[in-house]
This record gives sequence, C-alpha cells and structure tokens, in this order.
Amino acid sequence: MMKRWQFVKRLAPLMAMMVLVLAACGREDLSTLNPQGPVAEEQFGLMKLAISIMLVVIVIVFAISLYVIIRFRRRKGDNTIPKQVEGNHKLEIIWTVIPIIMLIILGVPTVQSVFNLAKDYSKDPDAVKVIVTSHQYWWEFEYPELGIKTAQELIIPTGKTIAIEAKSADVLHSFWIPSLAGKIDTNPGANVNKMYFSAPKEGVYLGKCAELCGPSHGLMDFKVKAVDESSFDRWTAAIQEPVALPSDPAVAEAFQSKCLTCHAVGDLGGPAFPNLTGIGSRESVGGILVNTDDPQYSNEGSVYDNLYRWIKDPNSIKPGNQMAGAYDLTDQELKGITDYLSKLTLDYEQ
Ligand code: HEC
Ligand SMILES: [Cu+2]
Repeated sequence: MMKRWQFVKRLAPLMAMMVLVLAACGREDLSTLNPQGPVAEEQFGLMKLAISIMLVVIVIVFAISLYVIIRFRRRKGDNTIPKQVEGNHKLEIIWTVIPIIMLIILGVPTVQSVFNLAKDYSKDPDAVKVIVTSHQYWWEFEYPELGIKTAQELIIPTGKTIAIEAKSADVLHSFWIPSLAGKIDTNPGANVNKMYFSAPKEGVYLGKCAELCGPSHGLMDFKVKAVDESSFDRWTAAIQEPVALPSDPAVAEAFQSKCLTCHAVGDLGGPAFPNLTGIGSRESVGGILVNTDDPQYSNEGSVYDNLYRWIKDPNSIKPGNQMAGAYDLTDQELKGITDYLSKLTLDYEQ
C-alpha cells in the first residue's frame, strides 16, 4: 500500500507540469475549450455531452469493478471454487440496451449539429463573404464583394456571419480557428469547401493550419480580428486607398524592383503574393511574429523589429517559404524599406 502512494507522489510533479503546459496553450486562445462564438460553442456542447456520457460509463464501470473485486475477493483459508455461471439473459439485455440508448443520446444532437454547421451562407446577402486561399505558408483573404485582397489577418465585423469558401493554391492545408469555428480542409484544384462562423466579441483570435503541409506547417498561423461594424467599414475604405512609395528615391527604387515584383501595396504591385497594405498596423508579421512591446512575449518585438527580422532573413523565421532568397538588399535599403513598411498603417480602430 505504501509503495502505491509513493508512486502517486512521484507522478504528481509530472501531472502538475502537464497542467502548466496545457494551460500555456490557452494563453494564445488556441483552444476549442474556450469557445468565443456560436459555432465553436455548438461544437464545445457536443464535446461536453460526449465526455459526460463517457464519464458516467467510466464511473459506473469502475464502481462495479471495485465493488466486485473487494466484495468477492478470495479470503484467507478459503480454497473452494466459486459457483461457475454462464450466460444471463437479463444482464445481457441490459448491457446491450444501455449502450444503444447512450449512442442515441449522443447521436441525435451530433447529427443535428452536423446539418446545422453545414448550412451554406455563401448566397446570404447579410453575410460577409471571404474566399480563403492557403499557400505554403501563408493565408490569402479575398472579399469578393468588396474588391479587397489581404493576407494573414482576417478582419471581420462582430456579430455578422462570415461565409468562408476555402481552397488551396498548392498542397492540402486546413483552415482552423479553434476558438471560433471548426476546421475545414483547403484542397488544391476546383474543389471549394465552405464553412461559416461569427464572433460576437471584439478581439484577436488565433488561426492555424491544421494539415501537415511542409517544413513550416507549424508556423502557418493567421489572425482573425473582430472589430465593430463601423471600424470594419473604415477598414474596407482605408485598405483601398492608394499608397505612396517610400520618399527616399533609392529606397523607393529598391522597394519597387525587389519587393513589388511580388507584393502589392495599395494599387501598386502584383496581386499574387501577400498584400502588404496596412502591414504596419497588423497584429503580426508573417502571421507568426507577434507585434508587441510587452516583454512577457520573449520571442516577439515591435512592428519595426519584426519586419526587420523578416525582411533580412525570412528563411530563418519560416524555413522554405517562397520569399526566401528572392532578393539582395544593402543595409540602407533594408532599413529604409523596414521603416517605410512599419509606418504603412491603416487607421480604422477607435
Ligand atoms: C518571390 C516573391 C517575393 C519577393 C520578391 C518578396 N516577397 Fe515578401 N513575401 C513573399 C511571400 C510568398 C510571402 C509569404 C511568406 C510566408 O509567410 O510563407 C512574403 C511575406 C512578406 C511579408 C509578411 C507579410 C504578412 O502578411 O505578414 C513581408 C513584410 C514581406 N514579404 C516583405 C517583403 C519585402 C520588403 C520585399 C522586398 C525586399 C519582399 N517581401 C520581396 C514573396 C515575396
Ligand atoms: Cu498549411
């Protein structure tokens, strides 16, 4: 008996560590257990139901086992063989019927939710439509009705239904915002997957690629930023404004010939790569370097620092990304472009 307690004691630190590790995941809101919108709440409800049913089963089975083990244990000096029993109709019916009832209790709401969450809002005039295209290793967000294309940060108005149509530009990825909605695969080719969600509360929600897609799969983060409707309207207007080139002609030249060959800012440049309009006021650079001056986040820095790190050596941040090695910058060009981009902000929040 003593030994067993020591075993539990030894296990305790490990358990405590696991609690800490699991709690640390919660900091970034990468948890389905902290739903922030109706879709995630519905999914969480199903999880709770399934876990409750399993808990009831576990408790009853363990209680019966314990009772039997103790009550009918072999006592000292008792060498008789107990009565052998084979088959019991009553018991067999009970342990067949109870699981069937449990499966019905679990199955009916599950099927209901499956249909509920498969609703198609892509033709709903009140919904905000977004075409999501995944790339190795970034996310493109197009608002077809507003004529806007942006990247890495999905700005949405609170309370509105967001109708997502998702596809991939290269390999299979999966679009997942744990605290707002379940995930859907983004497929290469013509196959478009749909889902919807909404965020009643303003805030920044972390999104992830949930399908192993290459060496930087684990870094393929994005943000969903929910703002009130008037801020959203200001954002949609601001992001469509023309943008001026860097004022220093040498920096402007470098930016045009080395960056705008791929990227767009305002009405300049190409549409195929992440649109950098407003990059200075985004929550992150590359979806993964969080812009903050809070020393609590050790791996992150100010917008300027993050842009500098990224532009200087994108491969060191996201190995194998498509920008790596595409250009050479002098120190002066690097600083000039970083400074320019860090001030390329959109003023839409109150
Ligand atoms: C060959 C095309 C290409 C060129 C040239 C290029 N980039 Fe990029 N850039 C990309 C791609 C692709 C990404 C997305 C990488 C990822 O996250 O996987 C990116 C991402 C970025 C990001 C992060 C975007 C975001 O939404 O957070 C910044 C900032 C950036 N590039 C700046 C620059 C600058 C400055 C230059 C010029 C010095 C440049 N890029 C040149 C293709 C290019
Ligand atoms: Cu991916």
